[in-house]
Amino acid sequence: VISCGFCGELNFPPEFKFGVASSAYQIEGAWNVSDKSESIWDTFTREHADIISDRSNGDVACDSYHLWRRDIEMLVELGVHFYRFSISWPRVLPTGFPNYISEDGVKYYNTLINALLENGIEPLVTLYHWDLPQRLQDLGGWTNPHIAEWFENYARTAFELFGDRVKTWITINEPFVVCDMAYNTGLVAPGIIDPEIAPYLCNKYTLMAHARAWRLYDKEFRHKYHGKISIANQLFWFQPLTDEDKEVTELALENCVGRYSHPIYSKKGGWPPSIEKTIHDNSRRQGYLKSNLPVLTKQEIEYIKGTYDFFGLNHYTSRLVRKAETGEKLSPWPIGDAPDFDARLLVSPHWPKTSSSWFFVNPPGIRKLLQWLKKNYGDLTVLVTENGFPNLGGVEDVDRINYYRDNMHEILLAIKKDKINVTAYTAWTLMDNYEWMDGYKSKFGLYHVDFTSPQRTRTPKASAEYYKSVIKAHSLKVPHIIRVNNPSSCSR
Ligand code: GBH
Repeated sequence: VISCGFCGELNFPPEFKFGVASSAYQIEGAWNVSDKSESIWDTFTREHADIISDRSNGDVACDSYHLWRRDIEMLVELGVHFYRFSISWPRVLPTGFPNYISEDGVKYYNTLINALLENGIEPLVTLYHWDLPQRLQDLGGWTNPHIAEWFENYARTAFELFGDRVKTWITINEPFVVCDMAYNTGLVAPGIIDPEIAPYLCNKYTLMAHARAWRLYDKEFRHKYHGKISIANQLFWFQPLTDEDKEVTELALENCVGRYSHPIYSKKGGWPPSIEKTIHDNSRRQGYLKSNLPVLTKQEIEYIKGTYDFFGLNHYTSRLVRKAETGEKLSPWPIGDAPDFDARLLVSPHWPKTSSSWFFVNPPGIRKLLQWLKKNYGDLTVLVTENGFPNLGGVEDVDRINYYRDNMHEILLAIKKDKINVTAYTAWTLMDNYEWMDGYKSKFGLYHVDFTSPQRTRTPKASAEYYKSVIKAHSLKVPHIIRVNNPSSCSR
């Protein structure tokens, strides 16, 4: 509970912006309308239905392809400054390549972008939120070096089509999930398990793809459109269990955060040195002739370094880290432990669990991460591009309000006490949607969606009212919410 003496500190800086996020596969539906081709998620949910908790898929999802008008209404109700959504690559480029551009696909995004702007809401567009055209996967997907060029061509198409109105771009959402999560566990598309080689190839080529798109924008589009472009990384906060676990914790952070951020944001560029060494030693021990972490040449290091306009931070949860005991059995990274680093990943009994098996609540984690980023990469402008909370449903979602309040409060502390330049907050997510392998069970929405109704009826939860009042007040010092008892409302 925040005492009222602190209330003056609860205001956000005047320029601070609030938004909400979604992604194409999770909300659009319309998986096979017009000339859209299949993405790896269309394939994965069919071939691996057993992995999805309720065997569901995103064929219809929230049907935002047809119901986008209601989405706009909700965004207006919330009063958000921006809406972060993603473009489906196979909807715009059904062949995966720019030899053929779908008129209907382009029309959908033009209509959405124009409707947002008419309502004074900025579009913040993610180019890739996990729905790769299946055809490109058949050619190796993110493990094929050519994908850097394929992605650049897709990015060019998007910049040419929408760049006059879209001023903030995210290239790739969470390469950590696309590479580490995907190829270590097979629990997300493309469902291939190949932990020793694939995550590292994918790591390099997502970075190269990102860098190409950034450089393309910088060279050919920035001077006329004056926008910003970066990548969105998913960061766990890792905290040492005891003082003796500090070193292994730092390695775990470098493996999760550094492997996708150091090459872009550090002064020196390239892989984090500690990671380079560990993976080299592991690869040799496993009998390979050299490190499975692909080399970044001097030229590539320079090419990737500095390709950012801000730090896009997605954050949800934390882990405690301790050194594994000799012979201790470890489960795979990143869903269990970090066997490559002899690290056990644990959670504190003080962190409430949620409806998602991987998610335990530890609000201080986000501020610690912001401090870690500052310490390692210097002063950055940070956009929190995702943060949110899952439960099993219900519109009186006090748990979600608490999560949002506590996380936004930690961000305020980072801004005011640590002098970190966080300029935006994005709530994940606008409405309940297709939560990947958790299907429709785990719900992150500010709006409830009735998935049994053809209209996919959307109803605001208490958290929507809370978020709306925070945005309106530009402060966490918000008037008492009638539906729930908000302990930090400072209205006493
Ligand atoms: C974000 O990823 C995504 O960008 C968004 O699409 C998604 O809806 C949202 O979070 C909520 O999940 O194998 O059980 O240990 C968050 C990244 C997703 C990474 C879950 C870790 C662990 C799953 N995290 N994952 S598990």
